[in-house]
Amino acid sequence: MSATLEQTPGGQTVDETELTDGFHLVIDALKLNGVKTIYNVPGIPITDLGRLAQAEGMRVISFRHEQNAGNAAAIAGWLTKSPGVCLTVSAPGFLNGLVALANATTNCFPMILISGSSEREIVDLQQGDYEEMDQLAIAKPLCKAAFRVLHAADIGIGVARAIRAAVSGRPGGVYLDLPGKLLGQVMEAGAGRRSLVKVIDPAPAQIPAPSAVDRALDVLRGALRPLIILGKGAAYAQADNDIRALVEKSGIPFIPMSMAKGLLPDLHPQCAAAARSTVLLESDVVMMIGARLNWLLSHGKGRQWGPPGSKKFIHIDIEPREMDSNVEIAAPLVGDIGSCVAALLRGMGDDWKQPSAEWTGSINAKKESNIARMATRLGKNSVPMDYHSALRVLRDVIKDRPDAILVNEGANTLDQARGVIDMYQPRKRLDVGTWGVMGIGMGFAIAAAIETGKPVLAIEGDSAFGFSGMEVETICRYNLPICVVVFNNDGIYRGDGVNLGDGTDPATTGFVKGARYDKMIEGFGGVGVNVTTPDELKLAVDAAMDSGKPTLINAVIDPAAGTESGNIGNLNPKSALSKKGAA
Ligand code: OXT
Ligand code: ADP
Ligand code: MG
Repeated sequence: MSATLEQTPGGQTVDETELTDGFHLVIDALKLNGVKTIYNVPGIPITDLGRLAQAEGMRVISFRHEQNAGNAAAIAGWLTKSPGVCLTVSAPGFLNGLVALANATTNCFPMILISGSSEREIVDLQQGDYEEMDQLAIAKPLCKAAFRVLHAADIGIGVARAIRAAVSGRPGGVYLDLPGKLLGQVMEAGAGRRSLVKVIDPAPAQIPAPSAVDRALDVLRGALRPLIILGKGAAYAQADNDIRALVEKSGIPFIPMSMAKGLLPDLHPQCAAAARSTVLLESDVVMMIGARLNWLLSHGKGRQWGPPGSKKFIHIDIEPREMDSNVEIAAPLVGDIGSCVAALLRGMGDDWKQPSAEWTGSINAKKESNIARMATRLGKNSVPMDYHSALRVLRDVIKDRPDAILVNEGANTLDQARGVIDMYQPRKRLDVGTWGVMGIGMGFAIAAAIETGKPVLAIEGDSAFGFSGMEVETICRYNLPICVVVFNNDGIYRGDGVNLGDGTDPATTGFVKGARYDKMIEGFGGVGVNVTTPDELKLAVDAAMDSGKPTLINAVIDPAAGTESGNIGNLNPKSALSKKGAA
């Protein structure tokens, strides 16, 4: 081929015979759109994609299992408002990543799962290719959008579509299928460069209708006992100052959903988290900001919410179909949270009447009594440790280091930590989210450390930890400032379950008694510590958080301290005919 010279808009002269290929175009397309990190598990056909991305200056974090890489990408997306990217091999690697993709979609986290795939001609005729699977068809129902690219010249468009789909409107998971053959396709470098697309304004503001803003303000003005519920959508929106201004100007008590803790500090005088039941039951107007009326809020009805018709809801969400999903919404406010909150603030004017002292006073009374009750439990220095004596220590660790990121999963370990550990800053608490899924722990911790550079404290039930525990090797390999505390109560919920059969096998919910998770990390060069008292726990966690060294603390918890399913035992069906003796 004879060389032709081309002038770029920047004035460079380009040799048109210079070639590029699918690998480089994928990397160039991601880099052009600001993607700096790929969460990856290498293998056929994407091994070179990871290698070349690293060579091109991207950070490529290689995991031990795709589910953890996927969870890392998902939470990276939530933390940064840009899609996190996970890269996997075909069929089994793709399937391993799919739980994270579906979980991201359920939680409205923007992520892109990019999987290599086998040859279309063979897969479609089901002729038994290496790792044969119609990945696109399988991914489709589990994510927000799914695309496949067949020609190198379409890679730019494919990546652009994936990015826009992940972050615009309601964020979610997107699948991008890249057949192995595509990666090897060669094309002219100049044409390749021109085929790339920089996504302009990937998540455009969605301005609420002025009439909807007025309607919401009218409902709010008519309230006697108003309540604001802040959800993880509000934390995601990164409209922190305006949300705080709205809450404070309105004077309305608020409760944060789990991952919205810290959006306003938990110790803020208007925070009613410690009077949760009271405010849900007794409020007459509830304004939801980036939270859904799903199971976590008993669908907005039933005993917890009082008699039908006793409440009006204002619902702020970017997704119109979320309105009336469970109960009638008196004032739907559809738009992005930043724009909606700013519009409400403008519309409130200077003569806003704050809620009555009667309402706020009754909440404060309930708060005080719950806080006093909690203080008694926290005051016990129990050995063996129960949840509260261990969590008191960790509450103080976060109080001393409010910019640290807390990752939390388990059942009792989750529910008790959520109540005990106050959060002070937005987007510092990462947990099991909408599905209550176990296995997010190490992936979330790794991405939190990589994306923010802050120290991470991961508080893990011993069962929860097991779902992603092998990634302690990844933590050590990348020398990340992560301190994992395993609440080791010898099992799922409790460690004293019994076998209801002949007793030969262990109980279904029990693990090896006295296991030493701290030994695991020592095998990879990290710091392992076994602690049995609150004082030992404090010393070990402080040392880890101060040094930034990868650390795993095995915190021995009384096997009888937990309750089945933690705070959500009511959701756990029980056989009326079962034998006695289960924990
Ligand atoms: O107002 P009232 O009086 O009611 O009091 C409330 C608050 O006002 C008050 N409160 C406070 N008082 C004082 N001070 C402060 N600061 C304060 N804050 C609050 O306390 C009460 C309670 O408040 P809370 O918690 O806010 O309110 P409540 O009513 O509990 O809230 C309801 C919910 C639903 C919002 C809340 O409970 C919640 O968010 N729950 C999430 C629960 C969840 O998601 N759980 C995880 C799933 S459990 C189960 O599925 C598990 N599995 C199965 C499995 C899963 N999940 N995934 C996969 C892939 N496979 C299998 C497994 C295997 S958990 C699990 C492992 C468990 O074992 P581990 O060893 O890991 O853990 P351990 O249990 O520790 O052994
Ligand atoms: P939580 O579990 O904290 O209650 P959910 O995940 O149930 O939170 O709800 C989050 C909601 O926030 C979703 O309905 C989602 O559409 C919405 N959301 C996410 N980002 C934005 C945004 N930027 N603007 C408006 N709504 C958003
Ligand atoms: Mg446990």
